[in-house]
Amino acid sequence: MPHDKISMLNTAEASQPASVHKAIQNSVAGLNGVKPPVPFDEPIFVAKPALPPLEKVIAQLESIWNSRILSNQGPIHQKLQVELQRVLRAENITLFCNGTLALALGLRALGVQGEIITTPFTFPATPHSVLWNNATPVFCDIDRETLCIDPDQIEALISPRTEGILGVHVYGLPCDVKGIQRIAEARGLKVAYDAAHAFMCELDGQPIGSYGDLTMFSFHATKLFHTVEGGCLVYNDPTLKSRLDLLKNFGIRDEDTVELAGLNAKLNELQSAIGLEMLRVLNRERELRKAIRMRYIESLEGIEGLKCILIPPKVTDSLQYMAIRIDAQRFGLPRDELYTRLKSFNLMTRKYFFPLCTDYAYRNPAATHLPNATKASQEILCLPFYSDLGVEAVERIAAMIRFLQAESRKHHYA
Ligand code: T4K
Repeated sequence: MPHDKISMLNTAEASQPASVHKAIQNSVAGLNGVKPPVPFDEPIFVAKPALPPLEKVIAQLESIWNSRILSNQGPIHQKLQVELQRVLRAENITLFCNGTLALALGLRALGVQGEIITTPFTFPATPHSVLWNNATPVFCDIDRETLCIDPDQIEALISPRTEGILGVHVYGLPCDVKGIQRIAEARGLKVAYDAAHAFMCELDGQPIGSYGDLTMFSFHATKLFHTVEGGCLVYNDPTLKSRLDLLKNFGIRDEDTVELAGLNAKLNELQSAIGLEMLRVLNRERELRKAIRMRYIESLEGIEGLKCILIPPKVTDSLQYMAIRIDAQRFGLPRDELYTRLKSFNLMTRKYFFPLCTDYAYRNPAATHLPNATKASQEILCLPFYSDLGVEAVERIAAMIRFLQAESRKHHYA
């Protein structure tokens, strides 16, 4: 069994207040007289990067202009690394130019080849980091509630070629890290985590990056904390440090020695400067997102067939995505139709993650039985989630969803 089951707001429970039933009935009955919600004037996207005050960034740029140190582990990169180590409560940290290369080079540093058991319910970067290591991703189904790789199903996929497990903390919902660790220890496997969505996430008071052999965080522009593009690895074994430093810098040990076939995956000084200033606005950004999260939960309450994906109580919310799940039968519309109809209101939601990794255009090693992941990829929708959105827009979004449900029911019963 996974650790804590994720609690979800099941708005269609029998405990649904009578007033909500009545509101739905009324809205269906009286739809002819109800005007559709007014579309947003401008497209509303799933993410909108937070930015630090421009004058602070300009001051950073001035110091870069004066020093002419633009890259290669310069002073601002070093400062950011120290500050992030503190924020993430990491034993060791290495910065990279993006999360994908961080993960690919992290797997290279661990030396995992052969087969790596991972989840199909993720962004392409996860399996691609495996494939770029000439390893084979073996896809394991997810737990229905945590949406993360299900340890109960990992054992059956272990073969003599298996060398590692790569979990993804989807939307900041932690994997069953203890269950995974038990299997890894018993079978002598390495464990890596993709925590692209889980910046500052903690489980039972422990930083999420303290589990497994290493953990990747993404600092892409769409993330709560970002460096425009960027990422990092955190890990407990300090001996990984020098290998990672080589891997991200062409394998160059010193002027006379190139030790291995590394890549160029360095975070430059301009990106690092944005990161430093983003750290100064992080707490405010988190507070604003908390309010938006709360308002979403309140205003979506009582919609039959719609569940908000909620962070369990023992987990610190990374405040990265606002995901909902649509049960087509009970909601009255399939997720895909809701997605399309919301576009007519200028609301650009995203189907993170559809298609599953097993359904990419190129041939991916097939997995036979992935019912939970398949269902999740057909039902999940990510709503806009960023501080600038404001609570009023959240209420408009909820009204749009309610309207579309009522409209579809009216047609259904007409
Ligand atoms: N593992 C997982 C589980 C991930 O989710 C990701 C990335 C990675 C690994 C890889 O990490 P990185 O290598 O990226 O560090 C976006 C992000 O680009 C991607 O980082 C993220 N996951 C993924 C879930 O979302 P797309 O293809 O949806 O990006 P895009 O351009 O459609 O952006 C989404 C919306 O954000 C746009 O509709 C508008 C808005 N936006 C975007 C950008 C780039 C802005 O307002 N400003 C911007 O600068 O992947």
